[in-house]
Amino acid sequence: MRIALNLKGISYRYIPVSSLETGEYHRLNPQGLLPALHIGDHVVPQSSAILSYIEERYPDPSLLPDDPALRAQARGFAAHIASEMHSLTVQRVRHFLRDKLGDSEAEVKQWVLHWLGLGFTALEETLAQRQIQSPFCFGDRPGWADLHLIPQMSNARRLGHDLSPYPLLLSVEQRCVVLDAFRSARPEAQPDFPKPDDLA
Ligand SMILES: N[C@@H](CCC(=O)N[C@@H](CS)C(=O)NCC(=O)O)C(=O)O
Repeated sequence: MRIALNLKGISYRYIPVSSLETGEYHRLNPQGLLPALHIGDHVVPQSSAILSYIEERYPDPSLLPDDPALRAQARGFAAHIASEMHSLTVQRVRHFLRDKLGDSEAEVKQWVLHWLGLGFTALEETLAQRQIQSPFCFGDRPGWADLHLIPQMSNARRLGHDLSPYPLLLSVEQRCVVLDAFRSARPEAQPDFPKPDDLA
């Protein structure tokens, strides 16, 4: 969501959940997950819904290719990341496997690497099969697919997944991470990201 807002040049206020009173975030967003977008009297949960809102409300510059087929492909690429990779490897799933099902750390890692491996392999093949090769996933500038891909690659690295088998994904990442829209959206760049002293 932050990358999308940055790419479109829309200013926003980042409110850390930790700055709210206990229970306040759940009252605003009963799903309880991050992020949520607060617009006037409305709170919108789920990144996919938030991104659709941002794209519809602020169509220029578009995050999607002009061509309807490419547009659908970009959405499909992003949906694969959100549904088939992120949701299966997110912290609450890993903790459930470990704390409720009694899986060892090694088994949890096996689960994570399995789903990430399947996902990234499919994404790499998708980029290889593009009829027109482009510097970003589906065009000459970063958009819908890229803003899903880059955070998922960071997560995967943190979870111990080797990304070297995916040269096309890595080349897109190299082009994105130097851009301010991506740099300033990183969790590490947010005011509530734990400082080294907090982790000690
Ligand atoms: N499908 C949701 C996933 C949201 C999600 O899992 N967010 C994580 C942070 S990246 C979260 O809220 N984790 C807290 C938790 O699992 O309780 C979306 O795309 O917005």
